[in-house]
Amino acid sequence: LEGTLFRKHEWQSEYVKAAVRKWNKVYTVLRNSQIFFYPDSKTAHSKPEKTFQGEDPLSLNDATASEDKFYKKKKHVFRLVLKNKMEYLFQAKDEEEMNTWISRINSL
Ligand code: I3P
Repeated sequence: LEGTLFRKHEWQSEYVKAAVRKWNKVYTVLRNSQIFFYPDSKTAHSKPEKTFQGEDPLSLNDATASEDKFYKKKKHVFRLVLKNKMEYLFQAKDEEEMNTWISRINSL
């Protein structure tokens, strides 16, 4: 699964809020139980080492995704909680795309 999402880092760890909190447009790719971020689709396919801001992929082992009913500023937002308690919000373009991401992440 891959596609464009908007992403906001919310929690760095259980008690530490993320320092950089703005929304970023990221081309997102699920690969081998990891989630990779790229600046755009072309980079993801032609230069897969050039991740968004040089970021390492995130492990989705023991991660959970769910619709975020409390975040009211944007629609179709889901929350990803990683094993290490990092949390990210993602905005999909519609309900269907959001549900596709949620179910794929939770089925890993
Ligand atoms: C953040 C940015 C985010 C905002 C966040 C701000 O500031 O405006 O859009 O989240 O608020 O800290 P900056 O651009 O200076 O990094 P929301 O869009 O969810 O409000 P927050 O700190 O309350 O999460």
